[in-house]
Amino acid sequence: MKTTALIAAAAATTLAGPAQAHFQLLYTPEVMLEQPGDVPLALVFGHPMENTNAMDMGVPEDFFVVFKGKQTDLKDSLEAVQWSGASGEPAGAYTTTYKVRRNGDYIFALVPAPYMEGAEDIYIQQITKTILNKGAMPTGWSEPVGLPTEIVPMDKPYQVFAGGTFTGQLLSDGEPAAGVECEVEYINSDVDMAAKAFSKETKGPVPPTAIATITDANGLFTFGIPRPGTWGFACLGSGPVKEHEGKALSQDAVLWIHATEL
Ligand SMILES: [Cu+2]
Repeated sequence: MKTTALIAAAAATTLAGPAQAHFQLLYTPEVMLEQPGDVPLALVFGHPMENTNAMDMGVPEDFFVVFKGKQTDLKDSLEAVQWSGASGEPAGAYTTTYKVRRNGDYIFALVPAPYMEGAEDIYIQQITKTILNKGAMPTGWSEPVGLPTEIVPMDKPYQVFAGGTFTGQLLSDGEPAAGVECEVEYINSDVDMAAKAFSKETKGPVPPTAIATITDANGLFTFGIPRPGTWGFACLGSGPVKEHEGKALSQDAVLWIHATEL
């Protein structure tokens, strides 16, 4: 009895707060563009795999794109919107449109404001990247962009195949970060950019507990992608800043990739 109670207590501690993982989205519907055009982007803090409520984002600290090594600030282009999750009240989020003209890789990066997670009494700041390509010409998708912490893709992130694997390298202050737990999710709903909403309908299965993988001595992790879709990796607490306004800060690195059937 005592052992059982202890295990139950340990499980309760581990699952303190919602079992569902927060994920900062930096979403665009098309990641392999053939033609020049306006690319819509949605910055939403939510629970993509469980497909539940969205959470209020503060004003982002930074938002930029890197194209062929040149960084362009996009913060002023952000529009504050209300975004509807599958449940709960609409939450504060941001959208923008970016004009893509030239061929190559576009690395979008978001440093959101720290988010107060009341259930755990900590701040969470998920520094997030999404990479898209135009014209099938790769130009730097595997280059870090100098974020405090980031996941650098070791496989072309906009062309991953279901049934294959994806490898990323986690960096903290530019150095490989070993032994860090990374959670894995996919976007389990339709994303309606016009209505600024996730669909009420949940599309695929939700595993019983969080999918997690741990970085090796070189900061590398590999995950087998079981199904097509938009997959996200969130490496937890890998950033150099550990405190915000007198409370613990989990500065996480998030990367989104796109997997299709071959
Ligand atoms: Cu949450």
